[in-house]
Amino acid sequence: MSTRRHLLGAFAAAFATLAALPTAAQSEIQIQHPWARPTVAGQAAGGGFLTLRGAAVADRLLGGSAPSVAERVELHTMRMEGDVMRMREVPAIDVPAGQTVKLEPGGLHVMFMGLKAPLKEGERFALTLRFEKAGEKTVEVQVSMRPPAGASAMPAGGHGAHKH
Ligand SMILES: [Cu+2]
Repeated sequence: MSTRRHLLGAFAAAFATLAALPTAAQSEIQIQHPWARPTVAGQAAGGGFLTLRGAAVADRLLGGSAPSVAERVELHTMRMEGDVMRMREVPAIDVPAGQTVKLEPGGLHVMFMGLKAPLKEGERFALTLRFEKAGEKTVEVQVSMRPPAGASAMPAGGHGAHKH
């Protein structure tokens, strides 16, 4: 009698574990629409932007590297102080489970420090991001004056699924 009860308990625990497993689509952090603004000659640093889609578990972006264009990569935030926009380095960017975090002009961004040459419109370069849990992930950054389709904070329309 008591053995049977224990067995049922074990089965119930096994099923609960299976149900809690994330699906393949949710299990990895996604990096979408990476882009960077062109820079002019003599400009020492440039901003980069992208959208992070959280995995089933919370993660943190800790830093990155883009050795083909910059000496180092920093994580920055931007905020108004009086009527001046100021940038400040942050040690990490939280990516909560299942949440979308946008790095975009005027807010959080990656900063390419010590540019080896100006970033030119139309150019592409590799950016490796380092996450606490997901490890290193490399994406291709597009240099462009304007955000790529889908990266804008305000969708241009045509997506019926957007609700406000
Ligand atoms: Cu910055």
